Amino acid sequence: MRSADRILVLTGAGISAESGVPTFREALEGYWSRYRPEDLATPSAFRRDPHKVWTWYHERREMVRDCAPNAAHRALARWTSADPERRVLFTQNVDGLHDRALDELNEAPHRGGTPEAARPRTLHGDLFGVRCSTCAWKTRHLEPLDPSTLETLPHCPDCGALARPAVVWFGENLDPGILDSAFVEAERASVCLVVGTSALVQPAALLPRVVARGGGAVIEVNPDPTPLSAQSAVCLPAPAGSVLPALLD
Ligand code: BV8
Ligand code: ZN
Repeated sequence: MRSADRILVLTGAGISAESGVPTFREALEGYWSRYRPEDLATPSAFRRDPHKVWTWYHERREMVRDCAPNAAHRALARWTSADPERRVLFTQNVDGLHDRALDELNEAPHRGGTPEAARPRTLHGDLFGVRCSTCAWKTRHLEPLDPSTLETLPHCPDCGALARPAVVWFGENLDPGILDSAFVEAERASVCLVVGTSALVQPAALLPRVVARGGGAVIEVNPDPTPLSAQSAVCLPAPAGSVLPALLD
């Protein structure tokens, strides 16, 4: 990593596990076992039952609100901020904890806020984002929602249509600009640091493979093996909260 000219970092739900945010794999076994992400995070689930989908997102927003960035988010914030041009972070997470770690770091009086270039690129959107299901209206909505009735669900102030979470659902395309920039970075990176992802969801899981195909080295931080482990130059089978500060600081 010290000799790498450009490093792409890809994170997944596992980096937020030590902040208390259940991962999706755990969800299937545990927390959201009554809600299966693949069944709820889809346009058809929202069309069929917007109330149930918004209730799930409301619960996740309220849970994430009480969580804080952990040592892994903070180590990554320090490390990417030190060289934002050559250390680019893409996350599959929608919990916003990378941004909060950066804001905590850069809100320190002498630092004057997080420069746009140092912000993580979110591949799958923002849990606190709300957008219109038909027109282009979109906003960041931090206050608690009231999903108790269809009327109290968020609606578009411009066209009156029901609003939806500003996240990318299964079967939906990612933002083409962000996806293009991710592949450009993957083509140029000589190291891909992959943290806390089961590497099952596409197209995000392709990024480390593009780096490996270009001759770059993949470093995986994950207590469990994944489909990516065989292609990784190094696997660090330990929690991100202890590995990243040791690796990056
Ligand atoms: C697309 C936002 C083109 C929403 C998410 C069949 C039919 C239809 C589609 C498909 C299909 N087959 C494949 C597809 C494509 C599909 C896909 O990949 N499906 C998978 C399930 C096979 N992808 C899509 O649909 C994407 N769009 O392809 O568009 C298209 C168009 C039409 C039709 C087809 C294709 C959109 C994908 C984005 C979906 N949105 N999130 C929301 O969050 O509500 S995905 C969501 O799940 C997350 O964002 C994340 O990406 C994913 C969960 O993955 P992980 O982050 O890896 O989390 P996970 O729990 O799985 O793993 C955690 C890991 O951490 C574990 O390995 C664990 O060991 C580790 N860990 C635990 N603790 C720690 C730790 N690691 C370190 N430290 C610790 N302490
Ligand atoms: Zn609208």
